[in-house]
Amino acid sequence: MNENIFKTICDFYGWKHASFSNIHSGLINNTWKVVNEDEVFILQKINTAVFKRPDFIDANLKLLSFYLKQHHPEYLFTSPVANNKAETLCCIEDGYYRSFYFIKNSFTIDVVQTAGQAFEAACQFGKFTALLNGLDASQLKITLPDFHNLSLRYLQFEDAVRLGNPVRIEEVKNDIVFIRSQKNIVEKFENFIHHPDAKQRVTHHDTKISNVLFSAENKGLCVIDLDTIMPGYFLSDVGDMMRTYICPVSEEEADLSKIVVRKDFMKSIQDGYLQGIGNVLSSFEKDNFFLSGEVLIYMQAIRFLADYINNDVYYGCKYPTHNLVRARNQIKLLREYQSAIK
Ligand code: GN1
Ligand code: MG
Repeated sequence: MNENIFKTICDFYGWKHASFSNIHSGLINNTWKVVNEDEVFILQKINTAVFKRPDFIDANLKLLSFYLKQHHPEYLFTSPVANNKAETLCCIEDGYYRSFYFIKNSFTIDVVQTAGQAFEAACQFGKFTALLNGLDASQLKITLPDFHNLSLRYLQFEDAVRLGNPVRIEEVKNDIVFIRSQKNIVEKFENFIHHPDAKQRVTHHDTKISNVLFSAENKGLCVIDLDTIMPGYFLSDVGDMMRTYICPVSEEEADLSKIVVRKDFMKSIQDGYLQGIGNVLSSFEKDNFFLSGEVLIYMQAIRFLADYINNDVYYGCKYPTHNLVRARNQIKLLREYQSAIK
């Protein structure tokens, strides 16, 4: 971050002795930890190539914060800090920033090591949706249109195969055949969302483990990274937990032999989520609990593969085949998951 930007931000927030350190987690936004005297903050620059309407994010956080203060004041909701103009979103020359209080004595983890952690996190995501069940989800602004619309993601993938980098298309032809062979997952998704007992609720849409704050006693405290909160199906939240908790290695792993499914972790996600969400889900939704993982793993495989074909325009890459490695990782995970739920 250049000196001028740094100074503007410090002026906005009244930080007189701030030191910044970059936090390299997440693929989309830039994040820093800021220590100003005895206060600690998280500062984020919103990636406006992805989030075209940062004001929508801000409006959603205000709505949720207001509702939770009224109805569940005990819930730890990490709303953005107001700047010296009483705004929770700072628009400065190079983009949009916002800041949050760092919650003392809390920590995040990057990899799910125990089934207990999977349970705690799933319980927090279920609880979050349950606490907001009284809020009409359609009041939320759509910060990312069609974010978890699998049918659209599939069409975008076919567009990539038509219009993308021909050398890469040739290189991944077997992966393309595999993705196409699984198209029935798109149909299952469509059947699910059109069922009268499948409901849209306030859903987080990015339930990876680093988006849960834990206490020193290893208990879940609350969920964070709230930009993708939108109306959605439980499939999104449970599916992304299946995708990111059940395998001992992350989507970055290139050694496919390490991609295995920990069935006890799947059960912990189910137990934790159902405990957290209480009696909110319909029996149809509960019956389709494990469809979630299939939809989300498949969607992520599609997104990584399409991005590779499109020369990494969305996710970027740290080495030339990065998104191909990620896509093949997710393809392997999908196969493993499918045998686990058979
Ligand atoms: C992105 O930036 P991050 O890591 O929170 C992406 C998710 C993907 C994830 C894969 C807005 O999330 O949908 O699952 O990468 N978020 C967006 O690592 O596209
Ligand atoms: Mg995120």
